[in-house]
Amino acid sequence: MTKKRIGVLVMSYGTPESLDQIEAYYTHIRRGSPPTPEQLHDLKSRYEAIVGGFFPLRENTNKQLKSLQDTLNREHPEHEFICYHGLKHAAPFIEDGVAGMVEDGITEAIGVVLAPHYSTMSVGSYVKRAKEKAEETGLNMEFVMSYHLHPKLLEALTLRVRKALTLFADARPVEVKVIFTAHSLPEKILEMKDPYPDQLLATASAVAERASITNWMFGWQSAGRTAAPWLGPDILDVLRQIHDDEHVKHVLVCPIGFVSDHLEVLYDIDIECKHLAKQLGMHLERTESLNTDPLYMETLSDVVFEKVK
Ligand code: FEC
Repeated sequence: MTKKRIGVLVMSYGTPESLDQIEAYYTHIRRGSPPTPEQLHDLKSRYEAIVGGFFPLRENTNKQLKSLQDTLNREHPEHEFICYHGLKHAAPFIEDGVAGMVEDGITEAIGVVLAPHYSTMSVGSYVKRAKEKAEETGLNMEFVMSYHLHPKLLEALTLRVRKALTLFADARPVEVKVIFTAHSLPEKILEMKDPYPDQLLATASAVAERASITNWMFGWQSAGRTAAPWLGPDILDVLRQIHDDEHVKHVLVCPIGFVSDHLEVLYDIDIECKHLAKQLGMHLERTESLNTDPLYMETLSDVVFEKVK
């Protein structure tokens, strides 16, 4: 009997492939408006600080896609799952992924974003683009909207927090302030009753409870450099505040809003936050990113298969 073929559009932020592609990438993020020379220089220097000749997000997303495809086909051999890339700000774009499935004769597909929490400005915008292309091409598509409380995702994050706490040999676990973080968004999402902040807090509390942590808080990171207000408090202000007011010496940052090693983790936390922590005399560590953790791959496989059923 021939197996039913199901396309899976694996959507992710996307990254340039080389330093000379940064301008086009940044222009796409800015909806077609090119960055000023200062903005471009600033972004280029952040990439230069982390990339060392390659852009980690691209390789990580490739590995996540392959690993998800393997997991789906291993766990559900009655179907044939074929995964396609759908990047938000780089090729192959979301629309290319949908078109590719149609060209390959796929008639049923599921879309999933490599970001567990829903916001109209994140997951919602990926889904909108995929839906439009699917409708244009006649592809039948369902979407996973969020998976922020999936037990396997929580387990993977909890294991990472426990492991990272062992890096503080000179502190008792209760003396380590755990700061869960995610990408900030413009404050206007609050008026739109966007579920993003609540979903993030729900993940943070669930992981804290599982890891038996009481000394924790939530902070935003990587806010855009625009005049409109962004959700706060920003992680850098949080570090200064807990240093000045609470005399905290040990900090563990757990970026629950991200699933890969990329610019926002490798620069904003590993370089910028660590630099400030050093100036303040604090010991700061970060939990390892999920990347292709089997528990994360199983989370994705479960939520995709749920839509097939
Ligand atoms: O490693 C890499 O090459 C890419 C890392 C990267 C990830 C990422 C994830 C999210 N973003 C989210 C929201 C916004 C909003 C804006 C915005 C701007 C940037 C810029 C860069 C960038 N983002 Fe990003 N984001 C990554 C990188 N992001 C570079 C432009 C320069 C800068 O501000 O630093 C403002 C523009 C706009 O309105 O679109 C908003 C959210 C996520 C997490 C969910 C997801 O992955 O989609 C939310 C990774």
